[in-house]
Amino acid sequence: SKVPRAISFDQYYRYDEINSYLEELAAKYPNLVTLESIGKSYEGRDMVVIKISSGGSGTRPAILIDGGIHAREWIAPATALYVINQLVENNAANSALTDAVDWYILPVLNPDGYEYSHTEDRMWRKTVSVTPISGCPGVDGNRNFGFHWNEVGASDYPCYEDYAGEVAFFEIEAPNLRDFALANKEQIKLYLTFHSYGGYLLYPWGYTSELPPDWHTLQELAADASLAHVNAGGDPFIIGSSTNVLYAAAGGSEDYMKGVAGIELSYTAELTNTYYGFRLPAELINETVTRFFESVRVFGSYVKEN
Ligand code: ING
Ligand code: ZN
Repeated sequence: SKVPRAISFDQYYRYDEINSYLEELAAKYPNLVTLESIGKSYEGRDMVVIKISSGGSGTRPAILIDGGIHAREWIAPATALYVINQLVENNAANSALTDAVDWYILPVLNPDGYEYSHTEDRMWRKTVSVTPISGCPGVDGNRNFGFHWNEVGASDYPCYEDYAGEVAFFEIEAPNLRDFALANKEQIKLYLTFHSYGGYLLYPWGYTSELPPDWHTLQELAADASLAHVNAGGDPFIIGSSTNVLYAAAGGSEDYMKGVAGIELSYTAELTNTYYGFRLPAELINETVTRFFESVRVFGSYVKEN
């Protein structure tokens, strides 16, 4: 389907609408935008990464952002889409973010689950693949990455929400993202994965309560990003390692990107406070995404200057 009018941030878009928008951008801004499918989902949907680059060589530092690994966290794809919108369609105002940094943004990492959460079950979290237990489809994509896989905070039982999968990288969406990140790991300096909810900026590790040696850098940068969010009218984020401020969970993309891909700055953003939970009303998308864009600006400036 097509997006018949200018995109807006007072509604949640479906997978096809999001891809139509990306295609429209690629056609309209060929000097800034390129699209790449990093593979297909279990049900055969393209996982589309938009590259936003104002030129230069492949050696520019880059930021990798994804959203929607968890189906019901609709504000995550919406926020990724807003970042895309601002970097591309409002580039005149935001050129400082693209003049020395490239952006790779995958707004819908789990497209099958995202669609399922629109058509069948608003509270669906996982993928939709067949598992060894009939009647219990789906793997938790954020428990399926191959770094300390299934050691803690994940389940072996397919009927559970945090099912880790049969083996690491069993779910095609996870190796698709892994392969893309590994292919561009020299360039990617910062990774941001969007989730909801709770208002956290989390950094590694999820698999252990020990902190990475550079945790102070991770903490300080997140504090700056949180301050920008507050200055835009948002709540402060709770900042810390996933295990220490939220809960322990292994097999997440955030841990993998730092632990294996070597992307030192790796964060999970838990967007929005707890009041509405996963069902953030569409009327609140706009203020949510505009405020968080101020945090994204901080991450972008840091990568540019370091
Ligand atoms: N939260 C994340 C989850 O996957 C998380 C939190 C991320 C924990 C990374 C540990 C490591 O459970 C949501 N909302 O999904
Ligand atoms: Zn999530």
